[in-house]
Amino acid sequence: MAFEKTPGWLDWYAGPSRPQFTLPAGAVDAHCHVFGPGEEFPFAPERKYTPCDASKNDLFVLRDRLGFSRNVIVQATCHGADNRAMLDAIAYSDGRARGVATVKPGTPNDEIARLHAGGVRGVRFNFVKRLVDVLPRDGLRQVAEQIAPLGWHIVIYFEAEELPELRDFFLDLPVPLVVDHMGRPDVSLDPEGPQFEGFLDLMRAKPDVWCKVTCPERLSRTGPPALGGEQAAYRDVVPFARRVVEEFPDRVLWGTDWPHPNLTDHMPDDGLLVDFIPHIAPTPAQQQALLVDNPMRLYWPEES
Ligand code: 0GY
Repeated sequence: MAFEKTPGWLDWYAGPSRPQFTLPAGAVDAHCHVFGPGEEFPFAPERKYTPCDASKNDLFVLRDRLGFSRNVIVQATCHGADNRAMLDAIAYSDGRARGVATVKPGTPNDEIARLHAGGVRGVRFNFVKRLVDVLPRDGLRQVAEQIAPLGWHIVIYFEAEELPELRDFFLDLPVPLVVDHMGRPDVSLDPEGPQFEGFLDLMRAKPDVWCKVTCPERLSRTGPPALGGEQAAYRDVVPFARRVVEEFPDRVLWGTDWPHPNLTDHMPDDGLLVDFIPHIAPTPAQQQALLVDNPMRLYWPEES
């Protein structure tokens, strides 16, 4: 089936630079997606956007170019709860990818077991209204209870303003939590102000709340560096990410977010995104934890 992209859609950047920062051996890109290809894996009827294709092959070429060893592929909302494109990518990765699925309430246990055998280790609960029709909490709770015996976790995606209302629901879930993109702080605010403190308090409340210190390109107001400019890329995001890495070095993850859905002002150079890492995790010990040890513990515990 041929799909027409959402008007104004920005395609992923096909010529990323080679990063200057050398990733530690065994680094994991712990947040990325595949889109279709739509001809093979049609986008879901209930989707809120229609992307360009971003295939498993394109993803693995990027992995190798940037110097990553492994990927965690997060089910993108444009595929709804049809996890086939993600599972196909994992199957093709030769053990070098794991996945986070979308699972609807009422999914039978044998389907969950099939996802586990296919490399899935978590589900994503999405509360971002421009991306999904948010599901009722009793259904989500049911999914959480169903996946708990498998040792899976829940990736939660929400807007910072929504956290106060969601906090109790999150803290009551019976599995580890992984927060996408630092809970999407407004980085024009004070990194030591109440909004970001509220997020850090969520992490302080339970020892198994993790955080992806990802998506500077999505959160930044200062943006990428101007050509020939002196300023660091996405510098306004740095103090936020550094606070998380410094306080919770063993509970942070990093990923490219390739192919960067729904960006409207620019498409990042993934090589530059990798070069952002030492700004938020300056020491080799922090980098080893962020890029290798932490994601391995969560996604490949049998090898870590
Ligand atoms: C991200 C962010 C976004 C989209 C999705 O699954 C998705 O559609 O996650 C977004 O638009 O903020 O993590 O890729």
